[in-house]
Amino acid sequence: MARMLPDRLKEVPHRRLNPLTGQWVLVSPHRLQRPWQGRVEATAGDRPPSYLPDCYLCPGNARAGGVRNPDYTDIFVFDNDFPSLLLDEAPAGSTVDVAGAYRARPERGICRVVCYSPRHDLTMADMEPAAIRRVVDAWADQYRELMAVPWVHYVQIFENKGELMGCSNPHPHGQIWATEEVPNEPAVEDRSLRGYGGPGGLLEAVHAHESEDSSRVVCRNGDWLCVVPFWAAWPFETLLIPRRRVASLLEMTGEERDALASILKDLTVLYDRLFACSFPYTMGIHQAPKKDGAGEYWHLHFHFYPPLLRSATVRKFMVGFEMLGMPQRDLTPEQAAAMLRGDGPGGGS
Ligand code: H2U
Ligand code: ZN
Repeated sequence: MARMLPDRLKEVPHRRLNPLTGQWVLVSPHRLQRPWQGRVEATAGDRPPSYLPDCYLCPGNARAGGVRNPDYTDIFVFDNDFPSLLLDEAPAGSTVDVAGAYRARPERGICRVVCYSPRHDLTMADMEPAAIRRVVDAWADQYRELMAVPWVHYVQIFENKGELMGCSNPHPHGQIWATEEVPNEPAVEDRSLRGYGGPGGLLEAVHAHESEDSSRVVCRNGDWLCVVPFWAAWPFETLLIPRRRVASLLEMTGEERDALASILKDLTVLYDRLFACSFPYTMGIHQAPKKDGAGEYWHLHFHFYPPLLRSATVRKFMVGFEMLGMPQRDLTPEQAAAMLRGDGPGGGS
């Protein structure tokens, strides 16, 4: 611990590098010596019913596009009725390049919605690990199927949870966008993972250091580690890393998938406990794109990006210096991890 984070850095402003993106984050620990400055306020907390007649994701209901959902009893995947990307190949001459300053090119893709459960009232934190395991299997099947489409080069699986994150419907669901080109974030990570110069891979090094110095560990099991990364930009951002380097869910053993389901449950329960609310977030899986050699250096991982800062209603805004300069945080990643673990006031300092 002392080796990685000298005591001085716990008090003075400093920058930390995100080795996955190459971006620096500003940390200002002197502004917040104690993590618990906020109140814990429970939100309205009205539990939705287990079935809602006008929910477009509940079994047997009509969706906005008019199609009726089957009476599904487990996981249900369908093509998004309002997809952001279309299947059709663009007509010739759709590429723009003017003066190197105005560039555009067509993009196609496949957008799907994944309902985790027929129950309208559940979140991952309420689901049994065995049920989450079936979601993991559905993600793996979708990744396999969509990566088999010849023109698809990347599959992004994600979930927006909570109104704060723009999710309009509490029915537990996520989305999948398969794209012709690799999007910005995984493209930058791809370069970082490929270019890492250490023995072994970048996330293998991170896994080893974080397991040894447990100050940023939120929860763990034999196959998975969940940390507030050293370079976290969002207050309670977390990173889930499998111990064994696998490029995608397809390479994971049954036990590793079970362990993934169980750590997803553990993490979402801890999130909900922090501010006594159904914790909002955007989460997603970064897996290998379709690229020569990617299987040799890719290390699958999950990012959770929650917007909350001090309570169920006080969020972090990435504005001002953050938009024009760089992301900044007061609460250190070590303090955030201690709060998520439930260590209490002053923990993790
Ligand atoms: P969120 O994950 O952000 O809540 O989005 C839900 C998706 O569900 C959204 O992309 C789709 C929307 O287009 N949807 C349908 O495909 N059919 C519907 O009947 C309503 C919503
Ligand atoms: Zn529903």
